[in-house]
Amino acid sequence: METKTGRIIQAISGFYYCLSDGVVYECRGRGAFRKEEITPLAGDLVEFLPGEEQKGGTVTAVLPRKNELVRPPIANLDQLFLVVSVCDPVPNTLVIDKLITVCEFKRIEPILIVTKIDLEDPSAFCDLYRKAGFQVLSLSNENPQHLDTIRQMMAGKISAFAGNTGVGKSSLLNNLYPSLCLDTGEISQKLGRGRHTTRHVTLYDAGSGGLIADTPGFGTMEIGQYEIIRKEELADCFREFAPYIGQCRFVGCAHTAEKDCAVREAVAQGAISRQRYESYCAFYEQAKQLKDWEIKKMRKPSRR
Ligand SMILES: Nc1nc2c(ncn2[C@@H]2O[C@H](COP(=O)(O)OP(=O)(O)O)[C@@H](O)[C@H]2O)c(=O)[nH]1
Ligand SMILES: [Mg+2]
Ligand SMILES: [Zn+2]
Repeated sequence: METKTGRIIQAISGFYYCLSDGVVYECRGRGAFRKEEITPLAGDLVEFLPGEEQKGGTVTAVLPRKNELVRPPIANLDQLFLVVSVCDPVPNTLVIDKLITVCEFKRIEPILIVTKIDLEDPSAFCDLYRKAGFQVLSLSNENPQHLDTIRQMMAGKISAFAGNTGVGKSSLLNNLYPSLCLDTGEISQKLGRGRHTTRHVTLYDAGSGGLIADTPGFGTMEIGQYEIIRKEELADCFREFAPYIGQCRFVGCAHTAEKDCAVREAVAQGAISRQRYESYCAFYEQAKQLKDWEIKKMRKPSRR
């Protein structure tokens, strides 16, 4: 039997469903994975030996990952559409910035989608994030625009949607993919609390080679709690700081209270928004409290 290359679209109870050339093969992991502490994840690109009639196959190798998240358990996520409503509920920039920071750290491109623009003018909010260097789309789910743009952005990539309850994720996903009945994990989450204990990710066909993740965990902004960023790594997770990093008077400047800090000067001059800078300072304070052993414990070496 010939080895195939495929993408795991679902990993559940020791079964891996591998998509290859439009066909899904049910596989189990190679016996040695357990000893080698390799846990294949949804999103993994793998080599596998297919069994008969697309069943009873074996995953033989997990190819190198671009990134991985613990919660939700997913590998190789390319982009995260961060859905935020301009009102009802109002956006919480600290929560948004936290998620963006994790995305930057994991090399996941965050894209903001601002909903409910039929209820309130979103320009101030959109400008804040556009100025920081992010792509921002705004729409009303009552009369949605940009649906083709969003679909095109998903071509050939693995994408997920995140956002708090009530912001309009389900409405948007139904507008985008009426036949998929996606709910970014809310259904799986309910199941997770009830009959099943395993919370798993499923990747669906988003057209043009794109995959969309139905992800328990993103709805509640859970990932911020599981991804640890050291204080020294934080400034690199604020992309609008980049032109100023290295121009401060002190080497290893924390950009919080130092003299002749290029980042602080940029804030004073309005080149960096105060709101984003305040998020940085808040996360820096949190990161300062972390002990080294805590970081090591949270950051297990990549299992591949
Ligand atoms: N006016 C308005 N209401 C919206 C919009 N998007 C969603 N809603 C409403 O907001 C509520 C929550 O939407 P839903 O899609 O369930 O949000 P989810 O919790 O993120 O999945 C529902 O009553 C929707 O009809 C929008 O763009 N404009
Ligand atoms: Mg929903
Ligand atoms: Zn500085």
